[in-house]
Amino acid sequence: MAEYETATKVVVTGEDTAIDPKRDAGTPTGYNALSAGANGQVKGTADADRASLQTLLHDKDQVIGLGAGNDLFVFSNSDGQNKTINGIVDGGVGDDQVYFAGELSDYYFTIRSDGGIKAQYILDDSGTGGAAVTLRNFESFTFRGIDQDGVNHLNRTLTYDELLAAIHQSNPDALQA
Ligand SMILES: [Ca+2]
Repeated sequence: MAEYETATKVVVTGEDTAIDPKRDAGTPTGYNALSAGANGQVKGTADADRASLQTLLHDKDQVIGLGAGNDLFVFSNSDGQNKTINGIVDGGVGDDQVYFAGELSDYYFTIRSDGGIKAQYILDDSGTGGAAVTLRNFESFTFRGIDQDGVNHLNRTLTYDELLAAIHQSNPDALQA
């Protein structure tokens, strides 16, 4: 089946979460940090792996399969500025999580025909797109709510189904069977 993108990138609007005075728990730690092998490709292990936008830059194809284990993908605000990042990360089997540094409304979302969700950082008020990654087989999506000026809002975590519903609510045309 050919892969396609919907014509419209969706911004999920709505209220930001409240300011977080004491800061929620940060991005989880204790994962294997992946690096590229001799062939220039990054490959997940059977254990808990961590990949990031930076890891995508180290993979020659910007395509990473995290494989078995409960894995983590991190989408930072700083690397979100990098327009040369446009990759694919597959969580594979397990309970796989994505941690976004920003708020839900800081990204364009596009639903892919294979069920993957493409997230692209919005760089500025003019709507310029930054780093983009298509996320497949992830079970939860946490938005840490850190603004570019450093103000931190409460974390917001959505399941895959909840994120799909939020995208659909913002633009019913985004979901195509
Ligand atoms: Ca996995």
